[in-house]
Amino acid sequence: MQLLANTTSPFVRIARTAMIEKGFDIEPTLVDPWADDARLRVANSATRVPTLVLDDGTPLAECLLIVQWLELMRPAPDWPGLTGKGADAAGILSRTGIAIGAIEASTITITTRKVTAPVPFDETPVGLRRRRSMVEGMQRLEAQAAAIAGSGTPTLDAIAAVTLYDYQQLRFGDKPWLPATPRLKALADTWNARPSFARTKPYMSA
Ligand SMILES: N[C@@H](CCC(=O)N[C@@H](CS)C(=O)NCC(=O)O)C(=O)O
Repeated sequence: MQLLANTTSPFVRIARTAMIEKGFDIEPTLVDPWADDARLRVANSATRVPTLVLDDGTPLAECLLIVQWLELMRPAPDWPGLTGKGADAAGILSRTGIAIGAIEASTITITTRKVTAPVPFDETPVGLRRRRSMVEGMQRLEAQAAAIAGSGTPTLDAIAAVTLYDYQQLRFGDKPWLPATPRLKALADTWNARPSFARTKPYMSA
């Protein structure tokens, strides 16, 4: 299989971390989604990363669908269960939803800057709405951080929360509006010692 990816996308990181946890530790194929890379155009009509091309050629887009496929193909207890079971599942999915909302607000902000430049998007009414989503999402996760597993194997809420935290540091770490989230930081510090997180940390490529 082939994972079409870049080095910054938080959606890629969620998919890749989950894949590594499920034993699919493959080297990603790096593409620039903004350059209409032919491999990505063919595999994904939306031309977005991550796109996972299975061995039989079936392309899977959308990080949470990739996670769903992984859960089906490599279920617990033989593999780490990412979405929990029974009563745990609702909380895990709820917290994952908060993180995804903030991640989307963050990537939309970065993307929309490209559209409005040289007018800065961030301070427009819509930009400020997206910022509120980031800030509130981080604060709500901070308040619920104790419920997110900090040991054993990571569940999807931990993957998404750490992905959000690290992406915010990469993109907005210098911004005074970014809330202090010491519990999320501690969670990130803990999980980033694990190979599936350490190997997927985002970085700006040259
Ligand atoms: N909902 C998708 C979002 C994927 C996405 O937006 N990826 C961005 C990179 S962070 C991308 O490839 N953007 C290129 C474009 O929008 O043309 C997912 O969960 O995977």
